[in-house]
Amino acid sequence: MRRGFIFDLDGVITDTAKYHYIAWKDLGATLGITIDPVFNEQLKGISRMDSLDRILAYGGKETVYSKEEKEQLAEKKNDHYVELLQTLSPADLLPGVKEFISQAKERKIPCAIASASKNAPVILEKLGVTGYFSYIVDPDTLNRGKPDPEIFLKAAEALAVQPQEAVGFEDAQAGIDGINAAGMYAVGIVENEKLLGADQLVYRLDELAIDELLKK
Ligand code: B16
Ligand code: MG
Repeated sequence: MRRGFIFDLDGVITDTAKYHYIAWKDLGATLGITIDPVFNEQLKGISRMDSLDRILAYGGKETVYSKEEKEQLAEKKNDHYVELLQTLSPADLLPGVKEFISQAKERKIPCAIASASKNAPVILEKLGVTGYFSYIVDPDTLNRGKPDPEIFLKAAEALAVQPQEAVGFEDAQAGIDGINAAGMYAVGIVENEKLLGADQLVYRLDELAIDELLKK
């Protein structure tokens, strides 16, 4: 029996990847590094600083900047990203999300957000769904990012459910790997790409029969 749901944010609740892409692409351009959509796929679910490290390595500039300079670059990217988030509204929820989290609420299934994003609270606020989530993991409190299971285990603990009683929802391979490592049931949200190791794959959350899912 499943008693709690743990959701990734970007790619599951809303599509903020397009804004991350714009902001990283612009920053990359100022550094002489060209980022394309294929490379951008590798940044999904990866923390801000790890994303910057991957971009610098991709451009062969991994040893060029000091720690302080990298922090400034990451801050510059985030300022641009946060500016782009200002237009977010409930219309930016991915299809089927509102229906699914409403059904969870009716059944009193507690929901948490396990996102690598430090901007998760403001994004949920803009989407008008803050009240559906009883806990948002603060990524600053984590020792390790996805694919480590830490973020999912922390969310389960906060919801007072055992890992084997939880369902995790993810769009990125690192996230599916983390959910599996946590011993939870993994639902993968896919567009066209493949996710390995998910217990179930769907295009949108309302494809799931919630009562069946709770029996898994
Ligand atoms: P921030 P998720 C992740 O969100 C994004 O997929 C990833 O591209 C981003 O770098 C990361 O959040 C950190 O976001 O810069 O806002 O702290 O998929 O874990 O919900
Ligand atoms: Mg994601």
